[in-house]
Amino acid sequence: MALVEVKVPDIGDFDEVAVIELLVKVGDTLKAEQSLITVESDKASMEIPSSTAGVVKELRVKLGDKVKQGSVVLMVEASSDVASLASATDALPTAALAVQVAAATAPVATAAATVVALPAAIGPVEVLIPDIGDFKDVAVIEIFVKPGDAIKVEQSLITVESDKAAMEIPSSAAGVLKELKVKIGDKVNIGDLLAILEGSVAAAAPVAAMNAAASVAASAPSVAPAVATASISAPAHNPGSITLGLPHASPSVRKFARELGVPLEEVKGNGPKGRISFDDVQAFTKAVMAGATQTKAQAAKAPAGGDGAALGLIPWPKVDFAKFGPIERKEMGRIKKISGANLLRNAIMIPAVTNHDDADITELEAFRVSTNKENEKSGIKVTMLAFLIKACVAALKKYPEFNSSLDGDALVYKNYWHIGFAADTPNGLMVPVIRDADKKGILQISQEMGELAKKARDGKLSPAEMTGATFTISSLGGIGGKYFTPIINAPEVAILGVCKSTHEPVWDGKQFVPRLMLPLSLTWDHRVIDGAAAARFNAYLGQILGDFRRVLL
Ligand code: CAO
Repeated sequence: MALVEVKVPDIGDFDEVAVIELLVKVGDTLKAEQSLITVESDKASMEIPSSTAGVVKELRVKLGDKVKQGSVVLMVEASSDVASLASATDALPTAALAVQVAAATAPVATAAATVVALPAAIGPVEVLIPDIGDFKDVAVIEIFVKPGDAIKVEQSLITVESDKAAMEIPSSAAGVLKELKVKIGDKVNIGDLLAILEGSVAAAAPVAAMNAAASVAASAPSVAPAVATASISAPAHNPGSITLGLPHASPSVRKFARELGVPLEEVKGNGPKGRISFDDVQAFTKAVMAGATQTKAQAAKAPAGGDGAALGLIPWPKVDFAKFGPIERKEMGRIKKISGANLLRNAIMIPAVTNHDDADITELEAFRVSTNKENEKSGIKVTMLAFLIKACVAALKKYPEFNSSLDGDALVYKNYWHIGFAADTPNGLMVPVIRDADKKGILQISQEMGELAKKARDGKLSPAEMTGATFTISSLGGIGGKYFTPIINAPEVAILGVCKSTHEPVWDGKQFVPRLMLPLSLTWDHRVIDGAAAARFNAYLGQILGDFRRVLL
């Protein structure tokens, strides 16, 4: 086993390029030509492959280092058969060294952008794909210009990409772009017609070329045949070119993103200068899969409230209702839209269970009716809901987890008892809150409820009157029904649904007697509350409503 230095091969016009990615680590077993690091210049990024197979013993570069031809990348313990090859190739890159970049020292041979229609100072000028080294059939992955654009000499027109390198192809001439002869996905080769410019101050004399013609050679590096009379000098860096909507990522990251269908331009790069790494693409993919974020395409497709795509559901049915009869379309009001989005989230995100039970309110209702008779002159109508609020406060005190909220892995127990109640209004469902219900009597609660319900119907509730609830009651008792499954008002963990009380025959141990029974439906968050606790809560509530003196115990 021999220890072999793996060096940066001839990377052509690049003087010093930054190491932007380390693709291997100490201990890795390498195959020959496996990519080791990614380097990047202003216009191109490329992966530097290994000249030998073996085991990585030492990394000689780190992120941010500047390297050039001959810089040692790493030390490899190579197997004897490849070691000799590697040392033989040390001085001159060969097939195994893989990356061969058109050298500035051979300007004619490495002519880049080629002006064929010379020497017209004004008139159509053809811009050809320059010598891009040993690349064949490289894909056009970005187009920076469109017909009508005024093009400067050396302005980047497109980006092409191979497996190992991405590079921008600059214009060899100035003028107005008349026609672009390539589109995204096209495969191009040296000499292909790229664009036609008009009114060009054409490059009669040798002008710009690519500063990055990275070639991944499968055979010994060949000097590309001259295709133009122009010799080349590297264009000045145009910092704007890299930001023309081009996400900052290496070719392998681009390929990875394409394979996953990830729109790279939407990925936030966390590397130096916003560079997008494998980790960034993976994190983006995870976030989309978890529904934490949406791609722009998903967001554009999703109607308000979402179409379930993030959950992997089939699309919402699209029906032309007018085909079956006359229709009228009305936009939903603001409150309905807001409450709808909240209800959807709460219904989907909370593992909710509903327990149904009955409370015997025969005596309580008689008390309520007589109280109202006695208080007729006060103008305050005592409601069943006021008793329910008071009874719920007692149950919440006995079972405090019902008065809590989830905060990550912790439960926040609230030592205040603010009770929300659902109010049906012409604009939609609203939930005013009776604050400190534990400190208030039935009369005060009834009065406040009446005022808040009126404000809700008149659309005059302030945000403060609708926030801070620790538990909610939704009463349909004035309307009808038997039981229902209310949706928890997050971040609360339970809600009580109440329906219309009716007289029912109840067995008293000797006979059936008519009793006024109130149907209760308690929905609870199973992450916080167990079924047994929910049954106990309902049973306790029933006991209190059956005999309110228990509140005092
Ligand atoms: N059983 C039998 N009768 C009941 C009852 C019950 N559980 N609850 C109320 N009633 C009676 C009342 O006694 C009253 O009768 P009288 O007029 O003879 O006195 C009548 O029904 C109307 O009551 P109310 O609805 O006006 O008053 P309330 O205090 O019960 O409710 C309020 C107030 C704001 C909650 C109610 O008006 C309301 O908006 N309810 C709808 C809530 C809702 O939409 N929930 C669903 C949310 S989920 O989509």
